[in-house]
Amino acid sequence: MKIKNNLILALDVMSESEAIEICDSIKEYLDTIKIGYPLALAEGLEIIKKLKDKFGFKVICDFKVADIDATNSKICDETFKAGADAIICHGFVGSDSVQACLDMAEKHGKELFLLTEMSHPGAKMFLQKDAEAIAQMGVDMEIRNFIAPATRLDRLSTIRDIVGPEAFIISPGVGKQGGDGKKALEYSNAIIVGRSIYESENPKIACEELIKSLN
Ligand code: NUP
Repeated sequence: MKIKNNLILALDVMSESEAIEICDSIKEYLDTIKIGYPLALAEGLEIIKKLKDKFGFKVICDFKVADIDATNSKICDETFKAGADAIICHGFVGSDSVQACLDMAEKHGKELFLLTEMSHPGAKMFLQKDAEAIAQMGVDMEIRNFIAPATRLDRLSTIRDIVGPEAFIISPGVGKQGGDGKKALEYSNAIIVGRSIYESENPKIACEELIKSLN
């Protein structure tokens, strides 16, 4: 996956009009956005095609799919049918659940991202102790795309070592969660940034300055 300026916008705004306004102001800098439950629940899955058609963006759906295999298949199928270019799934549910997502991504000719360790403090309670095994499971399953935290560079680096130099890692937690984008890009292929762009008074300038700080 090639991502312009190695930057993905997490578009966690709560209405189509806000989404369009933000996208309009940053469209020259970005070609990939991530939408999650906030926007999809507020506006429905149709928002995926609307944003793709209007701006030509690639859309990653951050639905952190984490169910039994049969249910995961259905969730992924609907998401890809709605136009998503990629979907994010959790790894802690195990290989049968993840394989169902991978099979559906392959059926649609789309991408799957496997979430290893999350970026927030709570990830240290449970998820962190299994994150390396989750990453290794992804490697064993021949998954190419991973998510790992920009908030803990030592963990990001460890996960990079496990998945290898050819894997594609995208990394959330830059800005509001305290992570440094430039440092995260030493181990990841792209960063995911939400609030420090879309909550800024001028998202266009915030985007421009962030990109400058990455180079
Ligand atoms: O570990 C993760 N951390 C994280 O923040 C996995 C994620 N998918 N995210 C998402 O990245 C989160 O749901 C939000 O959409 C985005 C980060 O946004 P912000 O902290 O830059 O506003």
